[in-house]
Amino acid sequence: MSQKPQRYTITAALPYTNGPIHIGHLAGVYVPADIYARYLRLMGKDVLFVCGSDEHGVPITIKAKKEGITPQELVDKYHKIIKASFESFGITFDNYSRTSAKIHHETAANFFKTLYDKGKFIEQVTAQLYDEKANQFLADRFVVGTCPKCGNEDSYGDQCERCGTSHNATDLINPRSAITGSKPTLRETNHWFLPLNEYEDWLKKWILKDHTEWKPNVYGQVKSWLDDALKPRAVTRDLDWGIPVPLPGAEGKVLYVWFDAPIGYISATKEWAAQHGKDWEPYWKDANTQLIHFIGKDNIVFHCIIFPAMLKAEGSYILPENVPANEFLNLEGNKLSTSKNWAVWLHEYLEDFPDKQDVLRYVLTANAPETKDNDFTWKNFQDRNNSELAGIFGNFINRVIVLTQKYYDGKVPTPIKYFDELATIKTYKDEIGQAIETFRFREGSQKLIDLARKGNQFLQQQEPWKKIKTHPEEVADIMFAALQFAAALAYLSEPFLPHTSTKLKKALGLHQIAWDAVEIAKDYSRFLIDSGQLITANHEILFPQIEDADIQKQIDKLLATKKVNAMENKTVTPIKPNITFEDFSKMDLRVGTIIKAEKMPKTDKLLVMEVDLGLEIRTIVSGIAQSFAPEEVIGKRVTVLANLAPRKLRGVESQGMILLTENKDEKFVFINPDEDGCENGATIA
Ligand code: B3M
Ligand code: ZN
Repeated sequence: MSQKPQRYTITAALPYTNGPIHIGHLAGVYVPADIYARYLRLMGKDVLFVCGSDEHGVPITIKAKKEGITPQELVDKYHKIIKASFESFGITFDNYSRTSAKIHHETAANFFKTLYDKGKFIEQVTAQLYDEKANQFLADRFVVGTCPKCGNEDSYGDQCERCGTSHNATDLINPRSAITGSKPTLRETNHWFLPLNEYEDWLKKWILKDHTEWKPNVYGQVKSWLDDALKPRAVTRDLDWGIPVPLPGAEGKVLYVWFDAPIGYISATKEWAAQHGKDWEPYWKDANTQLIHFIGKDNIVFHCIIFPAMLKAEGSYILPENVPANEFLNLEGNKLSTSKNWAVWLHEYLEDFPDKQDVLRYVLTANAPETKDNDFTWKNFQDRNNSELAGIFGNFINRVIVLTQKYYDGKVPTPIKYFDELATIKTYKDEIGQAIETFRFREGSQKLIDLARKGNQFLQQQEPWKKIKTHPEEVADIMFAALQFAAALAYLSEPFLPHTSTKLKKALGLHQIAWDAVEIAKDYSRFLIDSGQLITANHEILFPQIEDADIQKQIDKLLATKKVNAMENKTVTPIKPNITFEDFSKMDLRVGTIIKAEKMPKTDKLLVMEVDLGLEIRTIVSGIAQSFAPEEVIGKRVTVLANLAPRKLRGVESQGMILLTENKDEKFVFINPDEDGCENGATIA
């Protein structure tokens, strides 16, 4: 009897449909998930890979309001863009669904109803934040305030983006409405809570004891959550966008987006099963199915604690076998940010680099933030393309194809003897597979390049171009072996570089085989590409060089974004119109030292100072009292505009002006000579 293949349900976090997706999403979630799914399919496993658009939640309503359209119009727009990006990058979802789909509304509402009927919720009347001006409750991202854990003043109501803590909106210190900016009041309202505290012991055993193999970044975050005593979590909200709470008398209430979104994985499975005449249940309820969630680090608590508690409460579902969450990818040293437009958007990348999907897949994998945050830079993108993809992988393939054309008219030669090196193909296949199975995708990608490097070294050592005249029979052996390496690369690159793999298989005339068949039999009874096989005559260069100008264009784009952001944040003001040298030389700027300072009576802002300008002592009044106490400024070196016409401030004549700027906390700082050797009165020009 043949054994049934191992079944895998692979999920990738459902992207919020409030904007397009960027490289951070691809690097953290979708590329690794796709590598994993493709590999397991090649291993002959029964794989279901699902995802979909997360279309509920407050960010969607906020964005829709901003764009002046309805939430449904907004999610329709971005669902299309996101789906197209995934397709273009070769992310092989078996189903990319959406949470506004009818099947999802039904599935999520039923899930809620089942837990409700089983008595798994606590119903409670609590005081929630309310915006009197907007006439609505302020859930989640409708409210911002100070994070009780890290002090971030711009934390959202549900989660702090700085420290990652997720909390209740009422936990925020100094909350303010994101709609009207006003200070919210408290109003009573009833909600349903999942008492996470009741799952604490079970979670501790299930994860901390039984899943010590989870990635350290995931395990560590879960542990700190569990060390911190779990509290009941509201699973409903007072909002009008979402899935209505399926209970009588619950009008105006919807399911919390984080309650319905993970159920989206189940709905996507059901939708797929219905479309393909399959049974969805084994993918979620059979103990032999491995459920794997690919997510970013800000989603860990939801996938490792809350969703498992929901599944456990329901009772008939399997639990995730692993949650290989990644850390964050930064862009040129700064955190990726949708609102600050600090990102490389996939649809824009595709416009600028058409047909280079694999290059980005590769660079993001090679730099994947697997264990810590990592940085994407355009320079590194160029380097990796030019040196690794073009210089090693592409170069090897090109040499093999060109030499086979030249010596054998494109026909794979027949060898007399086989090289021992052929055995290494199996080693690479096993090691790359092992890396993928254990979620070490960076390592897998580097081993793939290593295999190409190995092929290059082999040609370099054998020098067929020197032997073709003197020992042609040896060249047949060499080229036969090199062609086996090329075929191995065509097959083993599939999870990482699917577009390249397809091109290469076509060029070499290869048909699809299973991952485990990518090896040369010890008895040389079977090869990856056979003698006599015709390979392509005019193949295209797999990885053209990326020029400096292309990279500069991207860097300029980011610099322009930086400029726009800086202007919006008023950290810089535009440069004023030019002046002449004569204009400049009218100003008499001098170095001085503050020798006396006191507060101007009855004001908050003004300091009255005496400044030693070498030739004379000036009284200067300046509005810096909120940045400095008088005693702090005594002895400070400063720059003074000495010939500014005197003017009276609160009855005191100010005889000049001290030059100042502001630091990022809006505190004044003095402009002063950076050497102590300057005498008071020294002129500045
Ligand atoms: N949409 C959050 C995010 O995009 C959320 C993931 C849902 S997975 C069920 O970060
Ligand atoms: Zn925080």
